[in-house]
Amino acid sequence: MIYDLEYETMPREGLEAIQLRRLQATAERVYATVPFYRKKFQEAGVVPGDIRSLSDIQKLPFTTKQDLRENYPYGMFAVPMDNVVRIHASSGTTGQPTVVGYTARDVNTWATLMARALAAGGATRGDIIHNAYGYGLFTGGLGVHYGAEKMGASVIPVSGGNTKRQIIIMRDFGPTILTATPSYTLHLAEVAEEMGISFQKLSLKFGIFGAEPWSEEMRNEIERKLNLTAVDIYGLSEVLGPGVSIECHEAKKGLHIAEDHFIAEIIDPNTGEALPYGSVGELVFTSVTKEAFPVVRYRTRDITSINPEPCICGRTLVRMNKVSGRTDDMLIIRGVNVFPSQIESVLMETEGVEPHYQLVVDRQENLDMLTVMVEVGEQAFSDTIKPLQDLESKIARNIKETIGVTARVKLVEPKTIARSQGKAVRVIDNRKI
Ligand code: DLL
Repeated sequence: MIYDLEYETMPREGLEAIQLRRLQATAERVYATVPFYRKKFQEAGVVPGDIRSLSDIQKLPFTTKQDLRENYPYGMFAVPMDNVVRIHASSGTTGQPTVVGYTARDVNTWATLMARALAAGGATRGDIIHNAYGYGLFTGGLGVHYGAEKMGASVIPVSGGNTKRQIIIMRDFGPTILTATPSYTLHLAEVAEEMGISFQKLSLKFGIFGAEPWSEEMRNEIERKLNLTAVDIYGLSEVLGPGVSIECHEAKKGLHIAEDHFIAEIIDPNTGEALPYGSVGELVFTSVTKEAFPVVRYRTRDITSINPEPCICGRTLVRMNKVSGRTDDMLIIRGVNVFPSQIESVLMETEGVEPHYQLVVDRQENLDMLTVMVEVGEQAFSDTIKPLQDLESKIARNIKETIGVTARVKLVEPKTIARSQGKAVRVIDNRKI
């Protein structure tokens, strides 16, 4: 179902006219209300009136995570605090959290975009949504919650954690949609199995998973284990929260960007140069309707490409491909660029390996050493050593062949790698210390 037929299927020409008008208004407003932007614009020698076409967006300066940090906590807000009704923050594994704000209108826009997203992911008014994204400063829980209510579905606000209780709720309350991070979803599957509850017998039809990178192979694994159709949802606090883009369940091939609210660009992360459709690079967003916390050319650090091809679902909104990683997650192992998702793909294609892994990077005598820790099933550990050694060498060989990096593979016993309640920690890089 398409929730917002007018905007989601608008002919490109009309959509681009709306984008330009909204972009011009946003440039005017941030220039007038946020000292940071005024200064940045002046340094770049640009004034809002210079935006005459959509490509003029390239004249505007970028905004980075560092800029947000320097204006912590409220320096980037474009409205007085008495117009702000909600505050969220992204945890940020390093340094200060990023604080974002919403006016009442922003909260409403977000709810509408999330209703759109949930509908694209297969939800309808009649559905019961088990929402296992964390409620709190993280945008996942409340983002889904407001969208579900807006569309008229029933939402179970279960949040993350207390996994056994979640399984009982899933068995008894009959949810038809699951929303959670992919890594927590796998944990749910595992705990259900321990409790002797089969997902094959539950009523789930769709899962709307995101907030962290996950590979196609991980999707297959989740769909098989949970007996549902899994779609990818993307977003980030700085731009909105979840709902910036969503896969349609019809195609499951790329995430439609809510372009009437966000203008997306792909840039070369090294030079900042804008790249054409199809090129892989860093995703950059400009919000064009947000009031409290507008962002101009915000560098997400997420790596993807944009596909403008029409989609079978009828939406005219361009699609971004699955995010393959972040510029700051990319590991450089002896000069080779490696994204955790590439390793994940290799692991998931290997029989006998469980979808729980962690990458550890050390530096020994000036050489980078990548260790891939991955769990194997109960069965494998009761066997003799030889098959385990063979499996380790097989994985190491596949990693070498497909990614070109030498890794030490360490098979570990079931349930030894820490389970996430939200976003999984995939990389431990000891080199930074
Ligand atoms: O993770 C918002 C969200 C909540 C999205 C629930 C989807 C579902 P932050 O905590 O600010 O916001 O983290 C944003 O998470 O820049 C990406 O690096 C990563 N991320 C989010 N969704 C995806 C996804 C929420 N589908 C950061 N695939 C982003 C890959 C994702 N990475």
